[in-house]
Amino acid sequence: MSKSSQLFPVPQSFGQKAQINKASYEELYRESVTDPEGFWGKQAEELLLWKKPWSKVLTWDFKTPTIRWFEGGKINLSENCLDRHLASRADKAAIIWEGNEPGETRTVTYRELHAQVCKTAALLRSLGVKKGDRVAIYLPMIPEAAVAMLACARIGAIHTVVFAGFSAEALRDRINDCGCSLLITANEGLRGPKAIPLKETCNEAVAECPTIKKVLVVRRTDAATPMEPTRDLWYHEALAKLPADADGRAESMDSEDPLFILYTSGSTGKPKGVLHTTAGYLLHVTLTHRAVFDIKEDDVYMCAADVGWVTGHSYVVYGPLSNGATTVIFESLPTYPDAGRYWDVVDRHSVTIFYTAPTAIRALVKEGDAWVKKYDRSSLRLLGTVGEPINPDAWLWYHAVVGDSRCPIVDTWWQTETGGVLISPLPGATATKPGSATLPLFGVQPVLVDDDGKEIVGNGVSGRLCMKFPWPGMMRTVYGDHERFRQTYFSMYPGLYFTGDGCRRDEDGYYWITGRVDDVLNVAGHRLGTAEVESAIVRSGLVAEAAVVGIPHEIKGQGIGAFCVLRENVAKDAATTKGILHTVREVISPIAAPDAIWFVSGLPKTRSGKIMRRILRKVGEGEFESVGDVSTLADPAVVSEIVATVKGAPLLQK
Ligand code: 7RM
Repeated sequence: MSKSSQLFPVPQSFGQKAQINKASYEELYRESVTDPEGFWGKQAEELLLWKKPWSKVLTWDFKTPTIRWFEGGKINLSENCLDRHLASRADKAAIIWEGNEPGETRTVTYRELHAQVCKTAALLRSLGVKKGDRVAIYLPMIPEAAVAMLACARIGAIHTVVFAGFSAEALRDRINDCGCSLLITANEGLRGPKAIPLKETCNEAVAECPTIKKVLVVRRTDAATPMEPTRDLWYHEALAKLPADADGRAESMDSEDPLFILYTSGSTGKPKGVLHTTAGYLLHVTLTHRAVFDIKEDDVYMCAADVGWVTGHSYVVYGPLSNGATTVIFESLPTYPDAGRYWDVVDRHSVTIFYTAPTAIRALVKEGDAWVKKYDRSSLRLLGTVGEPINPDAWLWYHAVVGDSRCPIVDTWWQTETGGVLISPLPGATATKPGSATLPLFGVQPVLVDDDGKEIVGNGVSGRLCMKFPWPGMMRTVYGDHERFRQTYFSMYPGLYFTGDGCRRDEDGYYWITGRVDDVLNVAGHRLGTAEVESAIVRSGLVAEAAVVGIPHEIKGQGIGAFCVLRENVAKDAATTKGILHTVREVISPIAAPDAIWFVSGLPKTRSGKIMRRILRKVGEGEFESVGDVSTLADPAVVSEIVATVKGAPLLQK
């Protein structure tokens, strides 16, 4: 039997105590697709606190596209995450914060978090932020990040969290795209051995952001901080000055009022502002967090993702807090101060559920089992992964070494666009196979289509993964560009939502995501568009034209290979490579820096001028002999030069 078809049944002890078993999953799933409105109406009633009930569960049309859930309903997300828990969980830890240095921790109870969010909401109001206004959040992984998000949700402001590893330009572009009036940041961030000058980056960005009126600064460190007195305020000082009766009320929001915008890379152009709305998103993350992680009252749940990504939104902050769970916010790195850090955190905080990305697991596999075994992991009962396909070897290591062969693994497939998990095992219901995200969750109706958009039925088939029915957490539009929303997701296969992923459905009906089929890269779980990286490379002034492809990378899963045609009189040397890397880091982020830069004199193009990426991908993967048909190229000779260049040049760094 091949490794990847090995079946891991639900451990008996886990299954007996789980909230959902195989029979109840099958029954609930059937109900959710035969009567979606009945199913979701019931879930919305049971799982959420409403200010006013909805009049219509769902209105949808994938042509226009129009998606509305729970119309007529009134709700506030922060009340669902905080106020409703005060009666029974006021002294329960809402957040356990583990700071950059081991043992630097803080616990925030539901009572304290509620009070802090109310005060911050009042502060935002006093700064003139109103319902519908956009607020940018550029913070490290500190409790204040969750507080800022919840405070926005409380007053109906739309937050856009920007990953604190992004550059000033990237931050500026996001702020300007959605016209934020307020920016919330920290003076500095700490990531492992490095201090990140967040406020300096903000100063640089905001200099070109005409809509920003105020910058609110959390004091994370004692470092000297460049403040602009008319524009900038220290968060702690502003809170202290707030009158005792300041208005921290929860705004009554329509179900479809926007909650947040999160920028994500696509195959073309600039990152898109993915817009999520209030009630449907909240219901989706509440239900999926509860079901996928089998959440129980005394769980200590840890998702290692950053709040700058959608996983941080849905499964560090909103899902866990809506369920009244204890969520660990982890500021540091998996390898700081050493490769045992995750397990040290698990040990000291008695973490029961641990959720991370395959890239982190692969990096730790390399460091050896001793780092894991050094710590007590007996508290763990469930493990999860997200962000990219997990290779069976990494899965098996995670299962055997981290989970002592005792903990089920949930491999959760979803996207920024989907808001929450769509395909995943339920740990008490689904036997798992290493590398497969297994089965659709409630209400999720996946279909595979061929290149012509024809549905491929039956099992043991492969195609492109689409969805034929809406789910509550799906994005509603691209901020400010509804046509781009339609074009990107609904035009390729009319009547279907196209995910951008390729997928196999095996003999048992299990789904195996094979990766992106568009020009989107997944580098260490981070999404990057090839076009975005290419234009950053050209910005260096050294390169006339660039083409970027994904290349195999041991740890990151996918690395970036850049084919560059240099401008006249630019030398093919180390200084040029350095210049290109520097520019990409500045324009996007170090995440986007190529792992290989190949200088070539021309790119393989069709006669109509289209770059044949298929060829570059093959060469980048080291498949020099099977580049395929080159007869349609304007100049087939470029291929041999490209092959020779790649053969002769190793990766820049491992
Ligand atoms: C949550 C997140 C989305 C893309 C998606 C896939 C890939 C995510 C898995 C996965 C295989 C998984 N949002 N992806 N999870 N591939 N198995 N469990 O990652 O918007 O940043 O990325 O990530 O290609 O389309 S995201």
